[in-house]
Amino acid sequence: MIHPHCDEDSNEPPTDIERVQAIAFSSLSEGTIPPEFIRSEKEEPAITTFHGYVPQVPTIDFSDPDEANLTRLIAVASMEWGIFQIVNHGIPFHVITSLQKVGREFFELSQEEKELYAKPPDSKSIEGYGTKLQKEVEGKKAWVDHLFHKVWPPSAINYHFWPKNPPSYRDANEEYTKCLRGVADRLFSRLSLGLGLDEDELKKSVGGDELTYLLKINYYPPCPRPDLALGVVAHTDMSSITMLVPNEVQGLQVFRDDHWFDVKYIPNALVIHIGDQLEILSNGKYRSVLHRATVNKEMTRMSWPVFLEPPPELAIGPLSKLINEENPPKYKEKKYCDYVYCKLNKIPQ
Ligand SMILES: O=C(O)CCC(=O)C(=O)O
Ligand SMILES: [Fe+2]
Repeated sequence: MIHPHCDEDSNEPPTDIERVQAIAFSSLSEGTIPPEFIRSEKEEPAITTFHGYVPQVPTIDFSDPDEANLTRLIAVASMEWGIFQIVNHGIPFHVITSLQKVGREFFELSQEEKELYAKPPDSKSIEGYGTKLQKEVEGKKAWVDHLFHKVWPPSAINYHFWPKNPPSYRDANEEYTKCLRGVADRLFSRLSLGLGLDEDELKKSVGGDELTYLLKINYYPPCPRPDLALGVVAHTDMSSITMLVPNEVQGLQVFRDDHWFDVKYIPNALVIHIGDQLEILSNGKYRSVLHRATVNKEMTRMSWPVFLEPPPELAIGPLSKLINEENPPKYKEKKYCDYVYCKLNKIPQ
């Protein structure tokens, strides 16, 4: 049976709307941005970014032969920060640079060619090229265009949304996905052990082999007023975990102790976000991290998050092993598709 809420809502504008890349092009010569991109004072990056001593998001060496130590570091980072960077993860440098190269080349194609991959306005899926994901508060817009497509498992892939140009796009994405899956499996086993569960328990709880890898490419064109606009507004990811590589342009920020902090760019590192589903499964032990992205005046920023999502019909709630009288469940059990529907439409969970 098809569940009424299992279709992701299509808030995407029709394809004749202007993409941010085109708006950026005219804004750069004028030195101003359209008012719908100007954030309220509560959000303006120039006012709300913390300057001074900046505590750093933990960096974790994934090649640490002491597995117990690795588990501990990952668990502590997930509890205290909900975000960490991993280095020495084993994904070859050329695999990451190829992913980035083909993604950049796609966004450098003509507008007409990019629109071939536009998310259809009536589409039930999130996949495709677009500019807007969820309902925006007060009609404000984010300074970003994006492309979404699933990369795993094979049964979930719709190659219609994979660019044919550049021709190496598919190979580069497949190679990266293969490497990423190995890192994700290791990460899930560490995260599972870190909660005192069996090694395979957490991955099973998010769908096991049906766990879906959804790639998003964020393209943030240069913005004449990076002090006023945001690339991605403050949010937590809906996923179980998100594994992200950025380009070299600074922009990711996390919210902690009432302040917004820059996440330092580390070449070749993977940024791991704990998403809402892991916060729920762990009954709040692991924290889903509030984050946002700023933009740059001269340079194009890009990022490649992969959201590891449970299958739509899978119900997710606090794991029974983690709840007892002292730790009553803090979250409702809910099908993932219903969770997504509520989140995108700003309906309380
Ligand atoms: O670009 C970034 O670093 C963050 C992007 C992000 O948070 C997202 O797309 O969910
Ligand atoms: Fe995010």
